[in-house]
Amino acid sequence: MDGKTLTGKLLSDHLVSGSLEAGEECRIRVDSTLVHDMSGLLAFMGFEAMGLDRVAVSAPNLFIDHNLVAMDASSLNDQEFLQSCARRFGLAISRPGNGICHSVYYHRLGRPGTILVGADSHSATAGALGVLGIGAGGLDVAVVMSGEPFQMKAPRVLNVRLEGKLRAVSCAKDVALLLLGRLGVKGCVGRIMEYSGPGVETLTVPQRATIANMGAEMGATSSIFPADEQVRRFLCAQGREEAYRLCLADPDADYEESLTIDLSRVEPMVALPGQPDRVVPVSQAKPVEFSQIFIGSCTNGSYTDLARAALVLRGRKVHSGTAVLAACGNRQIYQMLLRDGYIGMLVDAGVRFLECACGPCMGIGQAPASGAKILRTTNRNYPGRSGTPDAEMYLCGTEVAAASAITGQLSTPARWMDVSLLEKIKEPEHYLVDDGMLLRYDKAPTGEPLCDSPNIRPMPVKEPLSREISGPVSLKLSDGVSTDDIVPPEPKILTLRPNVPELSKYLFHNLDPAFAARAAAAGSSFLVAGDGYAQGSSREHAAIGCMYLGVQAVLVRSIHRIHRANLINYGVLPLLFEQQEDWAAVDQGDQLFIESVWDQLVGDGRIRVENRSKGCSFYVRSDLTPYERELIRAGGLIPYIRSRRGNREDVER
Ligand code: MIC
Ligand code: SF4
Repeated sequence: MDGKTLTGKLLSDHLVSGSLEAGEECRIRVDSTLVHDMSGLLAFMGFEAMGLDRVAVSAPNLFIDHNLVAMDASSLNDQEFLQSCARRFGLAISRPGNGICHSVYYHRLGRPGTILVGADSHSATAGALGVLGIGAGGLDVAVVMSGEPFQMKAPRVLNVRLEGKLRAVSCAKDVALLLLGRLGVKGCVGRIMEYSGPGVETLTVPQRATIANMGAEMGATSSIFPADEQVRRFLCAQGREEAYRLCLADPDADYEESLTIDLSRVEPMVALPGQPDRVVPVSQAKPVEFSQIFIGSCTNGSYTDLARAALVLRGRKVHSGTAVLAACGNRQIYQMLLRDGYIGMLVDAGVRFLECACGPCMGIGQAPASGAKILRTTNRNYPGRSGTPDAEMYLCGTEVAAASAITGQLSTPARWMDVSLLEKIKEPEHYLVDDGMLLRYDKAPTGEPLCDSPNIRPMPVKEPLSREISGPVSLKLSDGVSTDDIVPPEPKILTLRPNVPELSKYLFHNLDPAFAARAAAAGSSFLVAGDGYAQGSSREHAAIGCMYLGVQAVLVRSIHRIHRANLINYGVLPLLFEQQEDWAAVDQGDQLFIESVWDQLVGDGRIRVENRSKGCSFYVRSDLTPYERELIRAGGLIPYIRSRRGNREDVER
């Protein structure tokens, strides 16, 4: 067997330099980019700070979709800045109300066989179309927008072979949850999940999008499905048949790792609060009552998701003790569900409709009461994710959510489903196409001045790497810390994004409110964490905030890909404990010291850390590629690009 995987084909088609050997550094050509109203701020502030002056990637996109609540003027001020960037540099703008970036992207923009780099961790949702979508921090996306290749460590490919066909009671979300339960939240770090097998052709593009979307929760670099007949049909239904290109793995593709799921045996699943991999079948979960249920998000906001929920709720009322909220993934779906009567059914049942946006999924609006138990069809349930630090969030598919909306407690859907009716809901043959909320600009620079937002403060930039690093451990954390723990998703914090000094005051706020002041007072410090550090979003404030507070190095047992890259981009060293005992032996407040950092980095990558408080030393490991080492040496991506451009300009002169 020496056939090529689909991932291998796409990466080698786009390889600019480097090697595709797993773990090696590679540079790949990118076809399109995605930033949104939250991640776009640092992306464009970084773009300016790096002195970049043109957008050269073929299809750059800005989506205004995350924070549409606008509790005060700051959100719209920031959006005006972003829209002026988009007009000046020729990005397409998906206007507020047009929908959630990933949903709009795969419905209206994505093209099979291309590579997307998005400043959002769920960019792999586009894998439903046979697009290789990779999430990254805003700075990386800024550099890619300017026309540079994307740099990463070449991933391994995990083949997920699907057999059989889903039964009416189960859905694509159950497949994603089942995989999470099996593989865990860090089970796919360094891997791309490639789907194959006869079960694939039974899944529609939106079902594939649900599954591809949640690869992010397993730490995957991306997830990809073949671009086959289902994709062709979907693109035709979208009036975009011209975008179609057959993209398949070779029949004898050689996968290093494989696992098989029989779709016909998948049952309704639920993730218990805390982490999305705490998964059990709904039938085996302990009884729980919910005060709030939300149906929607980039994971479960498709036409069939909402239509199926409507048919479960049709002619019934939501439970008197439960607030039930819903939102469509995009405006196209909203219009069609309105036309076809499904929104009416949901509203009759007592469901409250929100606009097509992220909103509650990331703590912007609809924060539940303290200590509430809630059920959502979203993808993340880390503590604090709903905006209420002690609320407990369960995750499920739309059918379980709709059944639970009737009973007010976690319920399997079978009793509430009329299977013959549900089977009538098919993937639409024609979507209603109206791109009136999708503005496209010419890429020739307009010279338009950028709108100033009063919230924007200059981006802090780190000094080049010093000879030695010393300071106290300003925070010691255990396993499974998410980026939602680092930057809590609450409106008052998230709206501080263009103001790094202010936002940094809230870092780790729900875990240790004294951290920011302590780290700032130390001036230079270390952060110590356990396994699976910084799972979750691409939110790079989790990195730049630490840098701003003087954190020089983050010592962890393992770390998630996007945050690792963000730390390096801001000049903060990610280092890996070699032994669990070494992690256990370090205490918060211990004074650590690393001498001749650069020499140790370019040596065998083993770095000696002296614990001066305990009078002992231990080793950590650096797994930086040569390019990443250069970034650390320069103080991060901004000074690195500035100096490279400076040198180029000197040569040109
Ligand atoms: C998320 O789902 O956590 C977000 C909000 O979409 C983030 C983006 C961000 O915080 O800028 C993500 O997934 O990357
Ligand atoms: Fe938006 Fe939630 Fe999807 Fe993130 S996970 S893009 S916040 S809907």
